[in-house]
Amino acid sequence: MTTHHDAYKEHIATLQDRTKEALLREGLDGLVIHSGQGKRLFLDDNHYPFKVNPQFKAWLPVIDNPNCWLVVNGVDKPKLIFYRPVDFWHKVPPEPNDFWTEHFDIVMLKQADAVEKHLPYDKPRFAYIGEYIEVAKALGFENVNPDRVLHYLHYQRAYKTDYELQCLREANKLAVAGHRAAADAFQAGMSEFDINLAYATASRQGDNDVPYNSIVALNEHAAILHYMQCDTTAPSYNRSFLIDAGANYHGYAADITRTYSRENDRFAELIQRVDKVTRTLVDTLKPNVAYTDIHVLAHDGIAQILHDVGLVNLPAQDIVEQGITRTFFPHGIGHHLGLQVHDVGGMVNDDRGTPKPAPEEHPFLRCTRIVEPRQVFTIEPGLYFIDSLLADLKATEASKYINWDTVDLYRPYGGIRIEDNIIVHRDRNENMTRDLGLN
Ligand SMILES: [Mn+2]
Repeated sequence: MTTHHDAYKEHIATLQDRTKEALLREGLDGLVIHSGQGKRLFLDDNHYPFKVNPQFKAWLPVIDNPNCWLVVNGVDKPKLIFYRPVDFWHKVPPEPNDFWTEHFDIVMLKQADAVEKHLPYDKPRFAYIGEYIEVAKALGFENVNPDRVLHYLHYQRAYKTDYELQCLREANKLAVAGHRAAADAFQAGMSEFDINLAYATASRQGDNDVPYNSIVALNEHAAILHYMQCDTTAPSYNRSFLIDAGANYHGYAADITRTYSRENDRFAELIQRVDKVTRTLVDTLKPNVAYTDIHVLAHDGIAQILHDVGLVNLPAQDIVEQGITRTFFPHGIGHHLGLQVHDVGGMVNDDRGTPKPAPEEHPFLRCTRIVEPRQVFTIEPGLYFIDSLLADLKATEASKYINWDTVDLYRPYGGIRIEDNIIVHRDRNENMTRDLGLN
């Protein structure tokens, strides 16, 4: 990508239109969006890593600067209050001079607590959008994170602008570079810790840059859905490797998972089968399809595998009906992807925020919307051997259909997840992850 300029200009125009409509609904004159502030550790003078307000980074790729503010009304050029202290302890951000700066009226702020003189005078006509409610109250804002505004903005955020799609593609590029290096590190027999470092080096993303804690799991650890440790010593033998790791570009996230087997064995074959389910489900993702239906289809796909490899002695349809697939695939099929890795607006029916909850039998589904163009999703089926869930299954009537000896053969490998990042276009899908050659 040579330039963001035109796409970014349109992106700002889109955000202006959305802001105008949100303000109309709430009967307000404008929004004051706070980037956030440093959070100190208890009884300490160090800060937690700064994580910017997503409503702030929606406007501009400044993700590392607390105490900044945006004043927007959907009509006038947005005002950016840019924090630039005199500070010899920390790196001070340079004066903004980038592709995005011409779209803002920028004022510099030297002291965080001196912001008031740059904020609108008529506080009751503005809403504060941000995390620090005490700060908002102290500054005189009565309307804080109004529901109607946030519902509207969150719903619309599912439709990505061209600029956002560019950023998501770039994030995928960074993550794929990391995944390739991590796969090599696994084949070389490295520890989780060293694989994670290989990922960081190749993706140019440290632990505080990636959009979520990377899951770097060898052997049985692959059965722990959100495994976030990282053993510093390598196991005596690396049988299997599950890596769920993303990257950040201008505040937009990639979220990719791959699973590997060291040998060309029965687990490698199982990976192939789950991979096929991922690719098949990606093909079903298209405008007017209910995302929930894709989740249901995933259970059919996993059931077929459980039948075909002899883990369960039942036809696929019965495996689903008996609820057995939920033991092996206990999470949702995916989610919106964007400024947040599990992007907002997935569980609503409309732009007023009317809830559209997950079906009772699939409580962990993170998106229930109808698929539309410009939406970006992950598709991430999995098949795991989780001791606690298997023990639960063993205690049920359905236990008699399970080949427990076969289950035990797979347990040491942990589990499988294959996750791609997909842009839905009107006439085709763009699988950002596969397009980069990561298989
Ligand atoms: Mn995901």
